Amino acid sequence: MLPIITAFQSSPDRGQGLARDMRVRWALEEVGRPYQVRLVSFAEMKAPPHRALNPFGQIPTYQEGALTLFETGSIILHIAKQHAGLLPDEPAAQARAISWMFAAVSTVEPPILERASAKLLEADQPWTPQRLLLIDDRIRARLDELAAHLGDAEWLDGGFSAGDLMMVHVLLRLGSSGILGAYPTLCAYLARAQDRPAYQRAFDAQLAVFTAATSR
Ligand code: GTB
Repeated sequence: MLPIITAFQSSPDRGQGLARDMRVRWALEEVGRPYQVRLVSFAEMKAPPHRALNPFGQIPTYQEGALTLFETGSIILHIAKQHAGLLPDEPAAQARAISWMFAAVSTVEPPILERASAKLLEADQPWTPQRLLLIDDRIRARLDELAAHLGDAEWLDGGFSAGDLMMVHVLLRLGSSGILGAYPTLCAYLARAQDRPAYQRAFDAQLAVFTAATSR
């Protein structure tokens, strides 16, 4: 039985791969597992049947037989532990890759999400310009640290892993901010990841949802 994931019926990013189902699609493509997608509207996401899958009424969710998961970190870890291709076999290297998954969502992503909230939800507040300056400083502090760690390496710790998948998707949210321009090694890191055939298949699949919806 194929796993079923949920995704936006109408993604606010117009299919640019920024919604989080992209992480799950990409992971499944990396490990070569087919999957089904169930598209949900905003109203459906907040209704009891979807909240039974994700109490926070969000996408993506992941169903595989009797197992239901939410939170992309846990979904990607589940996929990576079940199938070869996203985590090294050697226990210490595997633990380090998992550390990078957590670093992506717990250390690097929070100020990036704060920026998105300030831009989208607080744009008309008088204090938003000042707040954005502070948030951008916090983002740059994390990017300085990440770039220092990455140096000239291809990936965060040895070969490509679920840690890179999560980190790359977190950083891609900064695409339109202009902030990444000052970090050529991070830009090259993102480009390397986006060149991966699995990334491209996942991107094309989620873009096709937007294209189909707009051509109706
Ligand atoms: N921590 C959870 C996870 O990693 O799974 C967060 C899940 C989450 O934020 N889901 C979002 C959602 O369901 C969609 S991806 N939002 C609806 C809601 O909360 O009511 C977040 C997202 C949305 C839009 C863009 N965009 O337009 O660029 C990018 C990312």
